[in-house]
Amino acid sequence: MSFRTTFAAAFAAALLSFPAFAEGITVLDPYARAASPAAKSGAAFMMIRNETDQDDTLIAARTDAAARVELHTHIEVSDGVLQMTEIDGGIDLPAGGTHHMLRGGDHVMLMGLTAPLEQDATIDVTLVFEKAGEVVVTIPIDNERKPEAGAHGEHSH
Ligand SMILES: [Cu+2]
Repeated sequence: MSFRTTFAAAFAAALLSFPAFAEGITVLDPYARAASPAAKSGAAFMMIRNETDQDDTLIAARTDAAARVELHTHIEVSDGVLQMTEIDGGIDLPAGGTHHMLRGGDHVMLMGLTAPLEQDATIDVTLVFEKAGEVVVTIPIDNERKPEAGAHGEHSH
């Protein structure tokens, strides 16, 4: 099996591991990680696919795993310096579109973790969409996951 084939198979398996569906909304390859082993905060990343024929918006998220959950993105505050900021008005999901929440970009911010994010454990996160309503996603903890190619590299989480 070539590297390319192996990678494609692993990627497909990852995509199939934890699918969540609701009225045409599909969440693919979610994972969460702590900012550091002793951190009180962490973040969750995933791909959200809107397979409906109408635009939707991810307006909020919540979980028992954290005291507070916010939808964050990174903005460049000065040359190459990124800072996290809450996304005003939620994350737009155009009809037929896929939104990637990647390290260095958009993420579900978990503030005030109620328990440490242990490698390979899972947390349930409820995503709240304007039109599709609530989708509960079971998200595996993967503190060892490397940033995706194309992301801005390593950040605080
Ligand atoms: Cu954040």
